Amino acid sequence: MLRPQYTSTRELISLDGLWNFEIVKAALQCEHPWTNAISDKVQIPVPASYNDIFLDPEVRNHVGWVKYQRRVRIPPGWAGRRVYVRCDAATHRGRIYVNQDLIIDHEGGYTPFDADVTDIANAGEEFQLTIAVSNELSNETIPPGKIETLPDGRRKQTYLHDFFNYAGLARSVWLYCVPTTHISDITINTSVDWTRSLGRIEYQLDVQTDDTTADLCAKVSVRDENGEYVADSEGLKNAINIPSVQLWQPGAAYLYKVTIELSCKNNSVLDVYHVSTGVRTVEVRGDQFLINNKPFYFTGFGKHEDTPIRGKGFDASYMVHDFELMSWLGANSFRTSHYPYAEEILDYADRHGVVVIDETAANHPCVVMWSIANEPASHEPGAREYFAPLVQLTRELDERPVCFANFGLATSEKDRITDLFDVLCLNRYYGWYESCGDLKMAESELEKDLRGWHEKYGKPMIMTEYGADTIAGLHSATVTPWSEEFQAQLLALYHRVFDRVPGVVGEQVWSFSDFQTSQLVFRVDGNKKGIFTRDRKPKNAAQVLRRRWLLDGKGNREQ
Ligand code: BDP
Repeated sequence: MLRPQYTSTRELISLDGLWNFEIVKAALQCEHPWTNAISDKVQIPVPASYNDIFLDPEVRNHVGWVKYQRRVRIPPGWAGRRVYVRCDAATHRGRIYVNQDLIIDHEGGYTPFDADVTDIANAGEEFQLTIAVSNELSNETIPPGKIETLPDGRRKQTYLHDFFNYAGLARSVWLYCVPTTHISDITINTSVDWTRSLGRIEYQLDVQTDDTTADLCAKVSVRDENGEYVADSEGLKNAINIPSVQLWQPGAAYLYKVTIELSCKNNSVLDVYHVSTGVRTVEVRGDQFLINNKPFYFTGFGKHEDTPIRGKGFDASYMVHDFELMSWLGANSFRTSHYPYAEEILDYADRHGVVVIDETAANHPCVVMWSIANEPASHEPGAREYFAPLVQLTRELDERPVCFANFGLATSEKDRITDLFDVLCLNRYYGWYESCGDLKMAESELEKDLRGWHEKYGKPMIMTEYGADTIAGLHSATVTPWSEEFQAQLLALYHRVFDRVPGVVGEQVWSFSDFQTSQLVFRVDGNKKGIFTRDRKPKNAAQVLRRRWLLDGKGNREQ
């Protein structure tokens, strides 16, 4: 599934802005819910989570469906093309209706979906677009949750994950058109022939056409960052060699522009699509993680998509500012905990050479490894039977290394699945959830734990979560949990251990910034483990990281 694009054969219109909004009080009936237009008395911005926009707790804590609605006109010039409405995300389930018709029902709150409206709405005409969104979690959703009905009839949703269940249209909505015969998917794999400094881009195109007799061919050309021609190739599946290749490097991204032209054998161009891609290699060798054949040390964060007011709504200002803050600290990477992020964020990481441990499928050079789970019960019976086929499927789909984030109870003695993976990712809270405030104990427990893993597996290890809740502005000259000094001391302790134990190839602090969670007695307006506050002001610990990552160069020089 390709993202919409403006090219010589494709057009798109953003449907972002204010939409009419309604909370659905009754259970939603698909058959005939949209006979009425929704009043414009209540309007809501797209993209944004709806929860924190209004002051009404019934909106914030609503469980069930909401409706977004606006009118849309298809440009007259789009006649004869296929027309789609694309929703970049509807958390956690989305239904697109055109006038009264349900066109598509999509589950999964952080992945995009398209509704083909070609045969329902005519070019030049207007239609009523409604997107219904449900935030209900169950044992079958990711993440899971459960709903109970309280004695007074209210529905209440509870869940165990530690981030607020923000919902709504958190990413952009588009109207776009493509030619009837068009490129429907593109797979790109890159590799390097080191002896000849040759980059190689292998590609495969999928095509959708109504004309089964069409004799189709493709021309694929590659340009460098200056727009200069580099190489080209023909065919729906082929490979292109790039002499004297400029590699995509952490901290020094280099992107080639691949242009795909689909045509008929009589040479008329039917469709054009562009992909920016980088050439780089990723490999796990012994206890090292190699990018472009050189050992790489991850520095950075586990992050959330989370900002004040917008919740999980994509915001380009916050995105650029967050990358700016990471670079200020010398961070070279982050993990997209705990769901697929907006594509714009991966594009930005591609462009700026920031390395990503990604929790979903996406074809980006910045993604160097797939994380397929966060803190599963990998020590329980059945874990191996559950994960072995998932790891196998991941490997069939892509050749990048695979990991999962292990949690403390699944110790190196009890865990049942780690041998299936390439890299050990560990989330640890010594000094916080365990031995809280006792930094001496924390240091020895952490070291014992890491050495245990290293001796047993000898694989590269990344600490994908470590940290402590910290109230910005709370200071203490003694060792006091929740103070800014404590967070700084705790991070320094972890760093001493990382530097002593062999096989540690990375550190990602939990978390980049404070974030909202459901209201629990141990959460003071959310999780406070951020190195930055929720409005992105640094706590003291930022200086510990800046000194280590930026000034001492941990992770940003060859290790
Ligand atoms: C880890 C989870 C993360 C939490 C963190 C914490 O992976 O989502 O936010 O703990 O408690 O277990 O801060």
